[in-house]
Amino acid sequence: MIKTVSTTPYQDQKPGTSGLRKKVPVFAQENYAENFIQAIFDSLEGFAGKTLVIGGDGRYYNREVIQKAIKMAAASGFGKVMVGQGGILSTPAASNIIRKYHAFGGLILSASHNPGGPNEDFGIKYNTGNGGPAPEKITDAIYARTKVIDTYKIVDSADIDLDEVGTFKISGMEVQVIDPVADYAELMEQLFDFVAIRALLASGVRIAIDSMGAVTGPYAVEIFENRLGAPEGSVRNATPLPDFGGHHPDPNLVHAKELYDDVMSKSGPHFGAASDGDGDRNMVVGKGMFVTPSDSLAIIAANATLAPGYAKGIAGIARSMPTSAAADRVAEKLKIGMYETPTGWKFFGNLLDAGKATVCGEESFGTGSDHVREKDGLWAVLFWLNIMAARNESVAEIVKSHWAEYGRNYYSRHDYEEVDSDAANALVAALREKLPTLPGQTFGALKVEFADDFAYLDPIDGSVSKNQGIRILFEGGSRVVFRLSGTGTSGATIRVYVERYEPDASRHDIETQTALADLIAVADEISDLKKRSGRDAPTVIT
Ligand code: VG1
Ligand code: CO
Repeated sequence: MIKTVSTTPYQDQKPGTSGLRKKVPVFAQENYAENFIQAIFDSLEGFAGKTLVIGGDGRYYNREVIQKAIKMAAASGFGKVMVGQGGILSTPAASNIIRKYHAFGGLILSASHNPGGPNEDFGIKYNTGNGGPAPEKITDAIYARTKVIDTYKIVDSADIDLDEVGTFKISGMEVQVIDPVADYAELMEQLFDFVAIRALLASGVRIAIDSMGAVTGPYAVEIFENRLGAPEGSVRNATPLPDFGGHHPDPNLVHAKELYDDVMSKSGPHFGAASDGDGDRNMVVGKGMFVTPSDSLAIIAANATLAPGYAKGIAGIARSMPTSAAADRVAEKLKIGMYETPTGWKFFGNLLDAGKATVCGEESFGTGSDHVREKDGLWAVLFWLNIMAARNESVAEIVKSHWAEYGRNYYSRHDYEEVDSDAANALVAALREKLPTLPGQTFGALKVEFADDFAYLDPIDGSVSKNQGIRILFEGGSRVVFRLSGTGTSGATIRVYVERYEPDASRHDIETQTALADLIAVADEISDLKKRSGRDAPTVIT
């Protein structure tokens, strides 16, 4: 039986960089999740009888919202829901399922790299039929709808058993509970040389994959241990838990420090990788070498033809604006297109669909390609292992020879988390005001060449996205970028991105923060960051 329930709108349901993210107690308010899901359905057209994919990263509140979403999809006229067993689908796996089974779209329930638990974060994101995050045109419509919504529809029925693979019926709609791993693992086997990687691992190269108590555990066990023959236990923290076992599932040098230290130790594994909550981010480390995400994109692009799925070459590379220009040098050499987009994977969708870009990346530990329409953590890890196997070289050797050939882009991001929102907005406003006066000014040895508030004109659909980050470029290719996070759930997070290009191979071994010290000081001077944020130092440095 379909019930129509009256509701009152919430005014704070504006999707951010990657869907709506809030603390669980906010989501648990009466009708909060229902309002947002109905607003999504109300913003779509033509889905009657079609398929909706639903899955999440297993965090706290995942199952509850999945039950609601299934019943609401049935009430709104979807013909079928495909849902991952246990409510589990990594973000890239969900993207693959949507594409492979020609679904109308999907709901991905995740707050990605943010902690999970009764007082931590939750999120809902809508992906379109191409498997990618909804573009701004749709998220704007969803937001507008949330502000006026007064009813939602839901089927009054018992919960679906999410733990059993099989097909069920709910008020005339089919619900198929699927194995969350199989299709994804199969896709990876098509793209990479599993025989060569298997031989690499059998030759004594030891790997450690840290799933951080989040969604990639079952995927990583199946791929690395079962299919590639890595010894049992190579995947750590492999069971997805509602609170991620207390981990902060953000694969970076701060939150994946244990893995990093282990790989750097004498007796530790040769190669380490970690994933985030929903499996779209990756961190790659080799003995003696941490790979920055920006370098990872450049190196994957430069070596792409070593993987069977990319043997024909890549059409182009896309990176988010704050990501370093390391990939630009590869694109130049390969004579292929290079695209600079705003932060957030949704901006890559059109370029991938149009065949303009094949690989994409963000400095925030995100890399991916046209195989799905999300960034893909395990994909990147497999790409690295494939390159290592094909070149018969270690991570450090691959990175160093890349720098020797292209030069090194020293790069770091400084995050100031949970800063007072007004102070953060004032900082950005003041910077914006200063922009016209900056070109030509010198700060020590640095002379400003160009400064703007980044705007993006999508070359495919002509849409324009403004105010995507303040960038200050100096002569010689150095730059600092400021932007406010669109994924945080309390206060504001100021991100400062710092980059310096060093062509001289004899200067490629400087410690990153030292190599960037002058730029970091200038960033503070120009923005008055310390004073305005009330902080002496960043919360997180990556
Ligand atoms: C952050 C990253 C961005 C990434 C986004 C979603 O956004 O900077 O590069 O696409 O998270 O990643 P922001 O607005 O906080 O800077 V995930 O792994 O949350 O889906
Ligand atoms: Co993520």
